[in-house]
Amino acid sequence: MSSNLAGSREATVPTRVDAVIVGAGFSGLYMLHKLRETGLNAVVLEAGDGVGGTWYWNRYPGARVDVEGFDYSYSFSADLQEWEWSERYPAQPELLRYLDHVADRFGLRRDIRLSTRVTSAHYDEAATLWTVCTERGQAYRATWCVMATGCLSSAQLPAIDGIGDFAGEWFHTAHWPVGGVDFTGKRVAVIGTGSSGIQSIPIIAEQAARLTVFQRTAAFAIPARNRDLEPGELDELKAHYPELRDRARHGIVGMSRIAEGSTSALDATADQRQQVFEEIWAAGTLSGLTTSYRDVMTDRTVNDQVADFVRGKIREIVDDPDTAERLCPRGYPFGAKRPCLHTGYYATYNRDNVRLVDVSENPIERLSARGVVVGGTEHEVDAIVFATGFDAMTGSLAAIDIRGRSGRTLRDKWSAGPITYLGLQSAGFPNLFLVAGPGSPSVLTNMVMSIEQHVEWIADCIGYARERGVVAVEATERAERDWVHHVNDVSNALLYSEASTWYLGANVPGKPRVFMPYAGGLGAYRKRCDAVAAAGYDGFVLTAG
Ligand code: NA7
Repeated sequence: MSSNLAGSREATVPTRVDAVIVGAGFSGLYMLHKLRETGLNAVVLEAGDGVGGTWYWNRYPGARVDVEGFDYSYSFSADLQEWEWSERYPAQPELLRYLDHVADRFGLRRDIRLSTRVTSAHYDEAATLWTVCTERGQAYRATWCVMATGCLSSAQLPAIDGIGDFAGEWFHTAHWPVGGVDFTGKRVAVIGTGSSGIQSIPIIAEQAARLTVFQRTAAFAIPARNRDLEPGELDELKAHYPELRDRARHGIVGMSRIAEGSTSALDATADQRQQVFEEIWAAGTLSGLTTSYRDVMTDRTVNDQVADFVRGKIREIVDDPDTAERLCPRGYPFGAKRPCLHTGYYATYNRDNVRLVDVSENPIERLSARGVVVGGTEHEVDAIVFATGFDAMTGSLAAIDIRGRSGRTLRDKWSAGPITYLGLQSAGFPNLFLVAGPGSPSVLTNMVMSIEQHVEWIADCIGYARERGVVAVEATERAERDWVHHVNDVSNALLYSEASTWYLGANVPGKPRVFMPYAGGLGAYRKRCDAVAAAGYDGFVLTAG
C-alpha cells in the first residue's frame, strides 16, 4: 500500500478494497463500522487531518450543534451511550471529542487515511469496479463507493471584488484556524447572519474593540437556552433512551422531544396560540415553532403569526428601534430559511461596540485594503470573518470528478439540479451510494438520525447483494424520475420555495434552483426505504456477476 507522506505524489499500484468511503464525519465513521460488520474490507479517505467532518472544520467561536446532544448522537450502539454530554447543546470541541472517541472505541482509525483529498471516482463498467484517486496520486479500486462527503462541507466565499486587496486578516467560519483567533483590540467585520454568523457574533463582540455586522437577509433566531446538564439529568434521559430514540427515528424531524402538532393554528384562539409560542420560545428548540401546529409550513396566514411572534420578541430585546427593525426578518416565511438557535445574539446589538450594516438593498461593493465598502462608505476593519455558508448538498460531490457508465459525469447529469432515487443513488452510477444525498431528508432533520438510517440501509443493500452474487446495484431512471417528482410535489405543497435559500441552491451564483432535501419527514421516508428493500430493492437493477 502506498504511504501517507503529506505532499508527496506517488506513482500508484491501485489498492484493492471492497469499499471506498469518502469522508470521516458522522456518516463515514458509521459507514466504515457497518461495512466491517457486513464483512467488507473498507477504507475511508478524508481530506482533513483528523476525523469529525463538519465538527473538524467548523471551529469558529460559538460553534455548537442546534439539536440537543442526547439526540445528536449515534443510537446504534449501547456501548456509545456511555458518553457524558456536558451541555444541552454541545459545542464543537465536545462534538469533536465524541467523534474521536467513536473512532477509537471501534478501532476505526486503522482504515482511515487522513489528509487525503479525493479528486476523482471513475466507474469501470467491464470490471464493475470504481477507481478512486486522491490528490496525492494514490488510487483505490473498489466494488462499492460511498460518498459520505457531508451536506455542508464545501465552504462558499462570496464573489466580492477586492478580496485580494484587503490588507488585514480574513477567515471563513468553516475553515477556522485550529488554534483559534484572538480578536482582542481589533476592529472586526462579520459578513453573513446565518447560523455561523449568529453563533459567532456574540463571542467576537465580547473580544473585539469594534464589531461591524454586514447583514443581507435577517434570520429568524430562537434562544437556545443552552446550559450545563444537571447532575442526573442525562442518566434520566438515558434510562428512557429506547423510547426516545424510537420517537426520533420515526418522527418528522428526527428529534425525540419536539412536539409535532396535529391541529391547525387557525382552530386556536389568539391567546392559546400565544401561549403555545411562548412555551416553545421559553423551551429553546430549533424546530418547535415549525412543528407547533400542523399548518405552520403550509398556510402563510399561520406562518405569519409565528413570524410576527418572533419579530415581537426581537423588538423586546433590541433597545434601538431602528436596529430592531433591521434585525426583523421579512419577505419570506418563518422556517423556509433554516432558523437559527442563538445565545445572546439579539442583545449583542445593545452593546456600544457593535454596529449593524444592512446590505440587503446596497450590496457590499468591494473590499479595499482597509475594509469593506458599502454604498461608497468604507468601513475600516482589521479582520474580516466570512460567515457566508456553503455550496450545500451538491458542492462536495461536484468537487470530485465522478464518472459513471460510459464516462458520464455526475456534474453533467446534475447540471439542471440533482437527480437521485431516494437521495441514495443516481442512475448511471452503479454501486455509488450517497449518504444524506439530495432527495433525502438530511438537513431538514437531525442529521445523525438521518445518517444512521442511510448507513444502515446502504449496508443492508450491499449485504443483500453480496449474499446473492450481485455485482452491481443501480437505480433505474424511472424510479429516480418518480422520486424527483415526489420530492418536488412535497416541497411545493410547503412554503419553502418562497425563500431564496441554500436549500434551493439560491446562495451560489449559477446553481440551478431546485429544492434539494426531501421535506416529507424522516419517519415517512424511512418507511418508504424499508418498503423498497423489502420488495427486493424495488426501483434498482441488481446485476449478478
Ligand atoms: P448560511 O446559513 O448559508 O448563511 C450565510 C450567510 O451569509 C447568509 O446570511 C447570507 O445572506 C450571507 N451572505 C452570503 N454571501 C453574502 C454576500 N455577498 N454579502 C452579504 N452576505 C452574504 O451559512 P451558515 O454557515 O451560517 O449556516 C449553514 C448551516 O450550518 C446552518 O443552516 C445550520 O444548518 C448549520 P443571504 O441569506 O444569502 O442573503
